[in-house]
Amino acid sequence: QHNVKLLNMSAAPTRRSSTSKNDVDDTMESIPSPIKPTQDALPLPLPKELAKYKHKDFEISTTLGTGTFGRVKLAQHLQTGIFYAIKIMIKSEIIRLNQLSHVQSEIDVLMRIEHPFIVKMTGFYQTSDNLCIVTEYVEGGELFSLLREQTRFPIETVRLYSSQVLLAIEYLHSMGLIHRDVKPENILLTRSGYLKLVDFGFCKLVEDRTWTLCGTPEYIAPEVITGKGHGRGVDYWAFGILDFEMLAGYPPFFAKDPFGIYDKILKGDVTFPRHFDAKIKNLIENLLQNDITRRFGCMKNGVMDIKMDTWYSTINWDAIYNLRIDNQPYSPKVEGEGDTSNFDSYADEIEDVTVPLNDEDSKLFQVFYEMMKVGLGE
Ligand code: ISQ
Repeated sequence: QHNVKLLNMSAAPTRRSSTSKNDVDDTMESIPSPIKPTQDALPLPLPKELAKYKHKDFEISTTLGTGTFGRVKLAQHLQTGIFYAIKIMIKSEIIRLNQLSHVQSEIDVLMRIEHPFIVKMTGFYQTSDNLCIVTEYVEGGELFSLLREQTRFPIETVRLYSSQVLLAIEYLHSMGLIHRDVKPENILLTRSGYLKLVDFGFCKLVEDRTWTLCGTPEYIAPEVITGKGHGRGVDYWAFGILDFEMLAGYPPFFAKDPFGIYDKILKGDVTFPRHFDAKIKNLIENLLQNDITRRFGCMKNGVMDIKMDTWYSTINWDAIYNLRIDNQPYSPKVEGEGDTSNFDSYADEIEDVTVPLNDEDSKLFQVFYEMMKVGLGE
């Protein structure tokens, strides 16, 4: 009894932060000319018109989430009264943590994607200290919070939620992009109970394979840990972890520190709770397949091996895509525009430390003015 309790406590982790190490393949920071387009410049069309925002266009309020180099805050656009979520990143932290290329690729990606299950960016702007990404405000809170609150989801809920995440992953892959950080913390619920994937800080154009160790320990694929390079398969691995965690209430590989977790991932033994049905067990085993040549999603039929799996036989993919789910498993309580009650509250902290940038570092951010011109069609 005691053991089981301990096990479950360590098994359902608190909100997990993402890491990025050895960014040897992301070398924007060493590019001398500030206006050079990103090395990952996406060969994709620009389907969206962006808005031209200034910091003073918004009244900024509650913190909705925190990240490595800044926070996401609720903001009301003063002219229109519309609420947005603004990711306010600290320029000096971006430089200190060598994350300029990741931020650039996040914006580059968000400028080019549009999908019902992916958060929509409406624009971005900068001040002398901050770089800010403006997205639609998704009011229902993190899937992570809902999952911890409900402990685990019923099987039909998991089927519906996972199908939406799968469509988002399929779309990104069709654009040649891998997300690399799929997890419940990065999935939000809309007012009407649909899901939206957020946080494209690690999203990457797939050339062939990339080697950066990034993501979140519990969700990292074995080929990333062993440094053998990784492609879209990492998202299908994470998708398998997500399915397991939504059904079990805790991730399949857990330990008190990342090394313990990596060790278990590499061993690859998954213990399924007894309540898992045979079909989902089978699908998860095919997703949490160490050998990427045999992992579902990575073989010659691609994502179809997953979409056509018997576990999804009752899913009408077209209806999901077109937001025609008649009885949502959960509808967040949202009281009016700008309600933040579905998000955890963050202690109103000491203000973030910003260090003034030197001229050279300042120039590195000119690239975002150039990107904005592209977004405005100038
Ligand atoms: C709310 N709406 C949109 C995006 C978000 C990103 C992080 C936290 C909360 C959010």
